[in-house]
Amino acid sequence: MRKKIVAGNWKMNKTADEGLALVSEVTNMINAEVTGDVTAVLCPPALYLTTYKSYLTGDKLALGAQNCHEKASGAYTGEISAAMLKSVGVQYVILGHSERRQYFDETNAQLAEKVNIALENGLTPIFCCGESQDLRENGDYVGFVKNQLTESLFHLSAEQMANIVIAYEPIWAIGTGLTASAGQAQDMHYELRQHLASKYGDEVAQDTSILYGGSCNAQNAEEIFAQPDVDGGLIGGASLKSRDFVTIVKARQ
Ligand code: 3PY
Repeated sequence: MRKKIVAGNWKMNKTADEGLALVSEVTNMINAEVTGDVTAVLCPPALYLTTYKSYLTGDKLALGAQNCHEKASGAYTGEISAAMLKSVGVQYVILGHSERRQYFDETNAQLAEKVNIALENGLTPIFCCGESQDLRENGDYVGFVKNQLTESLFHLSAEQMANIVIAYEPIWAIGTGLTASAGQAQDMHYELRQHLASKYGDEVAQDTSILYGGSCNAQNAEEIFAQPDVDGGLIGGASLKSRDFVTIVKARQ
């Protein structure tokens, strides 16, 4: 059975106090209102992970980071390793978000290394993939996204794949207010699951959680999550408002 997950990617938002208020509100609401089988992963800026960890009570909340370095340790000024994240209680790490691919030139090969180091340190990667608008309109966008999986994940064993979460985030729907329709999300999630099955077999493919991201919000979450191959969401802007985020978590329970 694959896990239902709603992860909040705060990106570079919130001061320490603002973030703490948000964590407290979300924790209280989730513990009071969420009864179903869903994990809510909060991914604040790395600076706050240690402090916020102790505020996440109950069995529905987990802590995630937004990135890690691909090397184990060393002279990489300003960077954060997977082992450091693990040592402060982080459970998940977002890898290969389109903003990191775009602004920090992260490549599929580099992300394969990040996936490896995250797994070695017992973190669950939330591996992001997705196509640009130009590709969606003019190219083989399904092939492009499948290739992101092939190049960054398909070196893993079936046992390792069991610890990967995939997030499909069409770039044209990130920070634009545009959202993939429920049908568009389902079509891509289905293709990705078939692609996983072609490499790892049906069982692994059926057990892999595939989240939808890209302007998923309190209004559209229910319809998107009702699709058979959508196991949850990676939420951007709407994760910055406690009521909106919790409404999305409840749409997945
Ligand atoms: C968005 O929804 O904008 C995201 O980038 C989520 O990661």
